[in-house]
Amino acid sequence: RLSKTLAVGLNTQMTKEAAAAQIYLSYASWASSAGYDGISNFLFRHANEERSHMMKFLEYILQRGAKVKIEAIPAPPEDPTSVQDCFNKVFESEIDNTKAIYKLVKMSLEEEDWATWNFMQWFVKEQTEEETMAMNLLDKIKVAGGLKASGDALYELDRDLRGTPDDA
Ligand code: OFO
Repeated sequence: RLSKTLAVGLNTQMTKEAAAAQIYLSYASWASSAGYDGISNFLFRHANEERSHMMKFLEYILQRGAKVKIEAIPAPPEDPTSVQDCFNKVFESEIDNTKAIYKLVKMSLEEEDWATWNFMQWFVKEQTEEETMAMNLLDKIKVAGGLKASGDALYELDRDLRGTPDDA
């Protein structure tokens, strides 16, 4: 059975994954309104990923005999001001999530809850991939010329992100 501390920690992380999904939904909607349909698709796909992370936590908590508490999801931050700003914000939010994941790994280690430690390893790996994904997005925008990116370069980047199911 999960300890009370770990149950609370995992529940908080479950809500954090839901918040991450909302952030991606919000940025995806912004990108769509700004005319970047490819970027928008990419971000919508990623919102679904975050929702599936949320479900993983939910199912694990139940499976270990603890209670799930569905809580309010914090609102996403303001809309990005540019594609570069959008990708920066995505990167920051993934870094922040990695820190939260590592904290849970540490907690499970301290409690010698090896089942939770093992469960968390999937997320450790996933976060590495997600940070790489965010860094790749930042590299792409840099190559396109950052804030000074031309319409053509942004168009190409947008087209690039339209159909890369493996990236999201
Ligand atoms: Fe983007 O990460 Fe969930 O865990």
